Amino acid sequence: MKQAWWKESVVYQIYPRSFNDSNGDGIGDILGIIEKLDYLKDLGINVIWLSPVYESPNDDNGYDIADYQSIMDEFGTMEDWEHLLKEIHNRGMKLIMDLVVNHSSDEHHWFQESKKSKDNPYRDYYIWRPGKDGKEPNNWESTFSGSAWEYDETTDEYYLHLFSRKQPDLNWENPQLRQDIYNMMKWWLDKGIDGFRMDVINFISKVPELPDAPNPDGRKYSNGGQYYMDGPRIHEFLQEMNKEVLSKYDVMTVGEMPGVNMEEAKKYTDFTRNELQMVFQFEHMDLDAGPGGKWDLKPLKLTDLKDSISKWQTGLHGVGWNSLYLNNHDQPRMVSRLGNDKEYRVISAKMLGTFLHMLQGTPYIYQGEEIGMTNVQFDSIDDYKDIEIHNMYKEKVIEGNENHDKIMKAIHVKGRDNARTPIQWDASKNAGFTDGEPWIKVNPNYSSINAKQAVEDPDSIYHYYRQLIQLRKTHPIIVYGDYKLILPNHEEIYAYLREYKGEKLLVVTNFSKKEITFELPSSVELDNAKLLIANYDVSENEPYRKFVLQPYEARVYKAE
Ligand code: TEU
Ligand code: CA
Repeated sequence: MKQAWWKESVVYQIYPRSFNDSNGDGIGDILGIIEKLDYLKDLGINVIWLSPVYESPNDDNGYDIADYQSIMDEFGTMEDWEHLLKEIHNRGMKLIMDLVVNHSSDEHHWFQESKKSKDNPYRDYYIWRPGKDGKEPNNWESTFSGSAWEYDETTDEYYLHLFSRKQPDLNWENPQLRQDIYNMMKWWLDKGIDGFRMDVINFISKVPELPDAPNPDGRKYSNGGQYYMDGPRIHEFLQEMNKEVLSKYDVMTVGEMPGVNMEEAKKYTDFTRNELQMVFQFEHMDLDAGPGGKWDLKPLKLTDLKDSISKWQTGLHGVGWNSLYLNNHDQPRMVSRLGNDKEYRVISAKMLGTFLHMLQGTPYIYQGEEIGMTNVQFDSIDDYKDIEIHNMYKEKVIEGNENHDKIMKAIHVKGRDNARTPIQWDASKNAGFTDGEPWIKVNPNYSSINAKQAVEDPDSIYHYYRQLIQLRKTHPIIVYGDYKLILPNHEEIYAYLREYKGEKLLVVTNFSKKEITFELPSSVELDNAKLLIANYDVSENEPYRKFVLQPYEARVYKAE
């Protein structure tokens, strides 16, 4: 398999608003990030993915961009950003930027022009349609509740917005729009950035007729995903982008792709097709949702997780490349969702880290994951800031007839703000995140869970993550080896083998709080294996073919 720096890297995601505030206005900023670069360097990560820092009215915390080529005032200046890039490179790390080009902000000058008249040169930069029988052009639902269409009086037409009404979808059918985006990308790449994470990039090609979505439940609006996910011209657009922009630079690309399936992911990441290098797929993030969608809570079955992860591990092997993640700024905290944040927070966070970092692909660490930050439970809906949460609450509780407590419970478990509380740097007021009032409340558990404690404690999750990252750098099998699931039907133990150039790795993880005996199937050959890492004390001489796993225990053995 061809080697590449982005296959051997570990990425750390920064959500700037919540990372570190340098000037006391309660909002994380670029200078705040610079203050913490040594902390990240010590962790050992190679690449920083920076969530959007561009000018934005912040309807969706920067994912609604008003100017792709300037920095949001709250975050600093372009000089601050140039300084950040330099300081990252000085430390031997790389920077990838968020590219949000499925939609812009309605405050972008393209949209301001576009809405003026039907013959404005920017009209076709967005997706406008006349109403149908006095209603929206079709029945598509927005990800953030309600119709995906907004009526605009000036020209008596509707524009499409798959997300908030302040995030109008760009019209990729328009070649001029595409050129403008490619030029913008080149402008950033020429500044020396090392790649892009591309927001919902598999949504940019829509079926031109924009047909109604099937609506068997008779709801007012319905999911039109089949008409815009992996749409008719998506591969053409990405190949064009690759040819005109990406191929000219040695950069890393990862496409965020809700709803992407394996067959499409192969096409997106196939080394010979020149589109992207990896995708963020969502299958494993949807396993704890019922038929009602994200807010319909359902316990996760470990065998479902195994089926999904195994499918992606083997499916892309030798064809494309996986990205590995268990949380990000849109998802609940991994340790609260898949581990046990009450009785076994540290142990279970280490287990999940082991499970993920020993897989094939490029691992992504979301800020705060490395210190085991947890979900938060605010009592009042007013303490939440996320547009998705507020729109959903309004639709279901205020305008609908859902029960307040039930919906609050769902927000506590699934809400995106779980990931967006300020990073807990130390035990001082506001967790050391700001000297002012934080834009969103700090998780009250910061006095015990914080980075200062973690750095000082050699047994912390932070130091365990340092080891995991180092192992990937010293053992090519972790990056390049193939993957084989063992004990496929076990509901508590997730165990797998990796193999590369005569070497073998055995990864055994207990996803439960039970003590359970692990036994390697007799068909598996594994001689002279040595312990590589574990989250409990394990004696070197303990047999590895059969042993008792403690709650949330993780062990990795290697045989050469
Ligand atoms: O997210 C795309 C997306 O569809 C989901 O991750 C979505 O936020 C989640 O399922 C809602 O439950 C990307 C960004 O990561 C997200 O922060 C933005 O809000 C969204 O696009 C729009 O730009
Ligand atoms: Ca600030």
